[in-house]
Amino acid sequence: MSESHSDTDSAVAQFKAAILAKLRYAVGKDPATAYDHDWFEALALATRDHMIDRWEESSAQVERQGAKRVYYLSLEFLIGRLLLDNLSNLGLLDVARQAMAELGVELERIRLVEPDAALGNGGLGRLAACFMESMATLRLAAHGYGIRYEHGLFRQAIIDGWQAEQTETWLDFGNPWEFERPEVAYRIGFGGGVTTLDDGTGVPRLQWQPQETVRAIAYDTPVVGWRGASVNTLRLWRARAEQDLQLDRFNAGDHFGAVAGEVRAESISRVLYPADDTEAGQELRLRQEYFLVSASLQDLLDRHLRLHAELRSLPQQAAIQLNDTHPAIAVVELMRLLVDEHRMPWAQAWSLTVATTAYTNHTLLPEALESWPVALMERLLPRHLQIIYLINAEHIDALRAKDIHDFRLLRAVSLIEEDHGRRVRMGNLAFLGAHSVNGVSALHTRLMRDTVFRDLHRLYPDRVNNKTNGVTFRRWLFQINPGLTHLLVDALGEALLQRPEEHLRELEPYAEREDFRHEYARCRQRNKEVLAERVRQSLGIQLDTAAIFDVHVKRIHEYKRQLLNLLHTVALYQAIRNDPTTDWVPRVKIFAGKAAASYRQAKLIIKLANDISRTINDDPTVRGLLKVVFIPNYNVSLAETIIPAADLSEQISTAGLEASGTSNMKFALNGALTIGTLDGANVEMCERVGEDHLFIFGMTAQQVAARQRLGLEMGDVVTDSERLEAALGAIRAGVFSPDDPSRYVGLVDSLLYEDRFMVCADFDAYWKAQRLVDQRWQRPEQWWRSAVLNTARMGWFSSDRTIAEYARDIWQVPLPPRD
Ligand code: 26R
Repeated sequence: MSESHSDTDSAVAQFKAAILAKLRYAVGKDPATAYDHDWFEALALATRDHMIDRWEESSAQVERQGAKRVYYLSLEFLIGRLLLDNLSNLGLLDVARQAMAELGVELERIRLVEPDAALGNGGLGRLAACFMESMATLRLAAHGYGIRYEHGLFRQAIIDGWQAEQTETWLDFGNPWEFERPEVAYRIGFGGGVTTLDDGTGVPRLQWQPQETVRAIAYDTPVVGWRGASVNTLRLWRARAEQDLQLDRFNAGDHFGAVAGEVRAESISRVLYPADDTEAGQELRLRQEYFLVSASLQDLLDRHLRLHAELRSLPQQAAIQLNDTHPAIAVVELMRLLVDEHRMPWAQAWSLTVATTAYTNHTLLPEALESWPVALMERLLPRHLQIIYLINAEHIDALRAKDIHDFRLLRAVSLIEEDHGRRVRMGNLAFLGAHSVNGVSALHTRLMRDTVFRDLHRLYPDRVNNKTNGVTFRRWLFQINPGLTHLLVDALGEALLQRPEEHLRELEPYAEREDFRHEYARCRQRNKEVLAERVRQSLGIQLDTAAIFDVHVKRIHEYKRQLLNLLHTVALYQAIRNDPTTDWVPRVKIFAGKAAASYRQAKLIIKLANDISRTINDDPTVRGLLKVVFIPNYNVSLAETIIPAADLSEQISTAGLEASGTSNMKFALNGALTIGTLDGANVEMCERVGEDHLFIFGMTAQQVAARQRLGLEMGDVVTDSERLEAALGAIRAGVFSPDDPSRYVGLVDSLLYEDRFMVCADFDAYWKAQRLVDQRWQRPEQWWRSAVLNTARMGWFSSDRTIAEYARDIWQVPLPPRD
C-alpha cells in the first residue's frame, strides 16, 4: 500500500472515531438509535473541531502582525448550508464521505438535513456570504458583523398557485457551527433624551440618556478559507432583554406582563426584514439597523483600544465597509462614540470616521433608497438626530464657503429631505461619511454618477468607484458541479482548484475539441437528470431532459421582468398550437423565486406563472415540446441544484435597473448561455465572454431613459406586434384563469397603459433572440463550444478578484502571500 493510501486510511479512521465520539458525547446518541439529524450534528461538530486550531492561529497571527482589519457590516448574510463548504475548504470532503460510508451512513443524504441559514433576501446577502469566504481564502483579517435572526427569510409554499409565507425555523435543532459568547455583550440604547453635563472642563458635554436598553450577545461562526488558508469570524448579534423576567410582576400573578420587556427587546433579532424593496416594518427595522451598528462599533472600538490604547490610529487599523445604506447609521454612531463617549474633538472625529468608513450601493431603484422620518429618528435616536443636523450644517456651510449657493443643489445634497415630510436620507449620509462609495458593476457605477449621486459626485469627484461583483467558485463551481469540476481538473490539472480565476482561461482550446465538448455536455445531462428527478418527486411533473432547460430564478420583481418571460412562454405556446408540425425546439421553462410578502403585483406574477404552467402542461397538443414549472421556495440550496442543470440563463431586467446580478455569473461559470439585456454585470460578461456566446437583446439603459420620456403608454407597440397582442389578449381574456377570468385584466392593462419596465417595448427583440437560441441549440457543436467558452472566460468574475480590488483600492490592506 502506498504511503498516501495509508495516510488517507488513518485520516478516515480518525475522523470516524471523532464522529462517533461526537455522536455519543455531544449528541447523546449511539449509532443504533441515531436519526439522520443526529448524524449531521455529529459530523458537523467533528468538522468544526478541525477549524478551531487554525481559527486561533489566524487571530493570533493578525494580532502579532498588527494587520489592518476589515469589518464588513451587513444586515444580511445569505449563507445557505455550511457542511460541504467547510469540509471541502478543509480538504476533508473525501475523508468525511468515506468515514460516513464506513459507518453505514451516506453523506449525500445527511447533508440535506442541514437547514439553510437564510439570513438574507437575495443578491446583496449572498454577496456578503461569498465575500466572507473569499476574504478567508485571501487571508485578509476580516470580521463579518450581522444579526442572528431567529427566523430567516420565510419559506414559500405555493397553495393553489398563490405564494403563502411560512416561518422559517432554522435554529429548531440548534446550530452546530456557532459559538455563543455570552461574555461578549454590549448595551444598546433607544429613546430617551439628551442631557448637558458640566464636567468642570468648561466645555459642555452632551450625553444621551436612553430610556430603554437591550443587550447584544455575540454568536461567532468560523469561516474557513480554501484549504484552511485562514479562518475568520462571522459575528452575529442576538438581542436579549436587560432582565429576562420581572419577578415581582410574575409573583403578583402577571405572568405575561412579567416577560413583556423580554419580548419587546428580543423582537429585534426575531426576524429578517423580508422586503427586497420598500414595504416597511419601519420602526422595528430602524431598531435592527441601529442594534447591529452600535454593537459592532462598540466591539471594534474595544478591540482597537485593547490593542492600541488610543483612537487616532483607527483608520490605519480598521476599515468599515457598509453593505448598502442599511448600516449607514454607523457614520453617526461612530461620531457619537468618539465625541460623546471618548471626548474626541468633533473635527478629528469626523476625519477619522470618513477615513475609516466606505459604502457600497446595491440599487438605484428609488423605492429602495432608504430614508427615515425625522420624527421617528428623534423618538428612537435623539442624539443621533442632533449629530446628523450638525454634520449637515457643516456640510452645507462648507459648500457655501466654496461659494456654492445654488438652492436646488443645496437641497439635493442635504441629509434632510424637506419635500415629502422631513426625512433623513441614508444614501447621502453614507456618501458624506465615507471616503469611498462604490457601485457593483461598471454600468451601475456610471449610473450612480449620472443619477442618484450626480450632485454629490460633482462635489466629491474622487469618491465614487466601481467594484464589479463576483462569486466564490469554491461553492458555485466546485461544490455544486462536481462532475464538471472533475472534467476541468482532468484537463487543466489541480492548479485549477487553487487559482480558478487564473487557470480557467486555459480551457479555451478545449472548446475546439469534439471529445471534450461531448464530455462537457454529458456532465450537463447528468445534472439535468438530477433536477428533473427532484421536480418529479416534488411536483409530480415529468421533464424531458433533452429539451433546453430555460431557467429564470431570482426574487420576483417587476424590473427583473419575469412577466416578459411569461409572455414569451405564452406566445411560444400559441405558436406551437397554431403550427404543431413545425420542428419546434423542445423547451422546459423553469421559474423560481420569492415575492416580498406585501408586494401584490409580484405575488400575482407568481400566480400567473402557476396558471400558465398548469394550462400548458395539461395541453396534449404541446406535449413534449413545452413544459413550464414553478419550483417553490427558491433558496441557496435549490439554486445549487438548478444552476448546474441550466442550459439557458434568463437575465432580462429592464436595462439600467439591475445593479449587477450575481446569479448571471454563476450560470455562465457553469456553462449556461445567457439571454439578457445590456444591464448590470451582463455588460461586462458580454465583453469578456464575447458577444457571439451570449444572446443580448433589447433596449440599452440610454434607450430606456429616452423611451420613458416619451411616456409609458404602449398601445402602438402592442398593435404592431401580432404575437404580443395575442399573448396579452389570451391572458387578459382568462385563458389561463378560467376559474376567475378577470384575474389578469388589471395586470395586462398596466402593461398597456403604464409599462414602467418596458416589457412590451422589448418583447419583439426578446422573441427574436429566443429563436436564435433555438437555432444554436440545433447545432450542438456550436452550442457546446459557446458553453465551454463561457466557463473558460468567466474567471474574472471570481469574488477573489473583487475582494482583491476592495483590498487594494478601498481598504488599503496588502494581500498576504498565499501558498
Ligand atoms: C432597505 C430595504 C427596502 C431593502 C432594499 C433593497 C432591502 C434589501 C434590498 C436588496 C437590494 C439592495 C439587493 O439585494 N440588491 C442586489 O445586490 C446585488 C449584489 O450587489 C446585485 O447583484 C443585484 O443586482 C441587486 O439587486
